[in-house]
Amino acid sequence: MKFSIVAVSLCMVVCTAMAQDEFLFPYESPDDITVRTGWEDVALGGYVEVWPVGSQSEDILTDGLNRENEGERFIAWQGLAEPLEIVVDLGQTRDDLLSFRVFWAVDYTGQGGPVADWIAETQVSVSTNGTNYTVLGNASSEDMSEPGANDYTIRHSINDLTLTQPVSGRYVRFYVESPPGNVMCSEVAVLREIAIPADATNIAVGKPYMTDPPGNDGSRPDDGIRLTDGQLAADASTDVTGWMNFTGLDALNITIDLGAVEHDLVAFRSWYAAWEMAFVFVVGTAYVEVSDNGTEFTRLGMVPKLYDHDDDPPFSNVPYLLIPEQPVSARYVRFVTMGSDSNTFTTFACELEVYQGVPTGVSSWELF
Ligand SMILES: [Ca+2]
Ligand SMILES: [Ca+2]
Repeated sequence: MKFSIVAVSLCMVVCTAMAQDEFLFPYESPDDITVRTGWEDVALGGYVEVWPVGSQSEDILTDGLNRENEGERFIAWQGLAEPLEIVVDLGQTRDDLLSFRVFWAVDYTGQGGPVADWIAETQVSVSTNGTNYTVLGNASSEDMSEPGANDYTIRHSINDLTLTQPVSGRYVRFYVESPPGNVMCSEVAVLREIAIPADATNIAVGKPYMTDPPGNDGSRPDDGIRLTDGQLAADASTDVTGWMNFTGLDALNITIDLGAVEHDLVAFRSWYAAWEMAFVFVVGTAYVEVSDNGTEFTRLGMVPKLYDHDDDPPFSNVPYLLIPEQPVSARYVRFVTMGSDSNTFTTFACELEVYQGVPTGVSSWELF
């Protein structure tokens, strides 16, 4: 095990130096509410095969769940002495594949050596038929070969390859020629870029909201407006008026009341904090649900966590953007997250947005 760590570390001295510009994602959030683009994971729910077989079902690699402390949500390989391969079937050939990510785990908490060792690079290939693959390049991560000051828990090492132009493919292969002996993986993501329509406006500004649980341990008390004031918060370590805090969560629901059923809702975005030194972790998977009456909700979809949290800063405001396949109507919009990782951790939220587009192709009388 010692040998593999040294080899990986030496390799990464070179890789880190040359790859600085490539790490804008996933390690930095745009941290800017005027940015309208985001990512959609088209691998969600995709069929997965892995070689060799790991500790549990491959399905968990595309279930959208990738929280650090979800130990039961990792596939583990131990004593690996052969290449490791993960193939995802997107179900159809797409022409908008832009970013490829593998959520490996790094766990140096074991006494006898790494429980899960760092993987510096993962080769990414695509194919339209599952037989002939085109290599796109290597997904890579920051250097996590040594435990750092922030290593309180299992951490994600996100190998990321983001292209400058989208490519076509149905099958995506993630391949590690010489993996370390002990490896863990929680998720693979294949991302396309999405954008809030230019003509859409955020109609959540100024609207009342309710949180469940009430949250707030006193350090960042809610004032009833901070989550819909149209503003992101400042640095989580110093800003006590921009954030609302929630402590010891299993799940967090925040529901906005738009005041009346609104039509042509085209985008939903929520912003949470990352501030690991204070145990404020990026929330896990987020969901958006809508309702006309406030009691029966329809889930529109899920947004996996796409950012890591180990740097403190660079980012504070972490976005979760969902664009439904079709515009929807609703009075109540509920943002659901799985909260933070354990009852000693905390989650901060600062803004929720509901974008209404211009009606298209539906005359007003058809809406009633
Ligand atoms: Ca997963
Ligand atoms: Ca705000």
